Amino acid sequence: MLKPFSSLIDLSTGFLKDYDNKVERRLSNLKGMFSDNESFESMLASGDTLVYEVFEKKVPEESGQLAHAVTVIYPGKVGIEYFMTKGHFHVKEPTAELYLGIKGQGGIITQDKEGNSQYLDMSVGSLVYVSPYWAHRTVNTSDEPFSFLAVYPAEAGHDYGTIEKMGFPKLVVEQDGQTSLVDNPKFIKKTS
Ligand code: PAN
Ligand code: ZN
Repeated sequence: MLKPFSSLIDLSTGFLKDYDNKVERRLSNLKGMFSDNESFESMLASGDTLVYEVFEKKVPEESGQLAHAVTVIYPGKVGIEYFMTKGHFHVKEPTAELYLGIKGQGGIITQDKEGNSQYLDMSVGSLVYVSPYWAHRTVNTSDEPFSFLAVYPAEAGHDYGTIEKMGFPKLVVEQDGQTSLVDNPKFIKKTS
């Protein structure tokens, strides 16, 4: 049986100090996810930039356990679209998730299976409740790393394939120095 344990988020840097596992996502891992392919390819040609990292604590993937991880999204854009996570639905769809902004500025774009979408700004202390059934992707809208804590049922699982196929209904972009949401021309709405 898992004993109670603690870990430490350094609030001055936004990093989880004593993580068990780190996932690195580079540009090449996000191929096809940004809207502007030309900018993506030319950026990738000059280096496989680190886009985000996920620092995880290990807990058994079973009912009753709470998985938790700190994500750090680095500042940057592909074309006008901010650096972002891949985004996913949970495999066990009726599972919610709680996000807490730790450092920096960003936002979360969500969608349900009907293609409804909602964007929420995030800054230090923002507490976001991602309702069951809603896919979620976070973006860094600032010029410093954006860090947040995520807590979710350990058995939730991550379905990346659906998002790889359909995308999100909206893109989070910088236009005239402002963060804006624009329609994603490549979004594929689920028909069944
Ligand atoms: C988060 C995400 C994390 C990375 O912990 O997994 O921010 O995003 P992707 O998983 O979309 O690459 C979470 O939502 N867990 O369920
Ligand atoms: Zn999730």
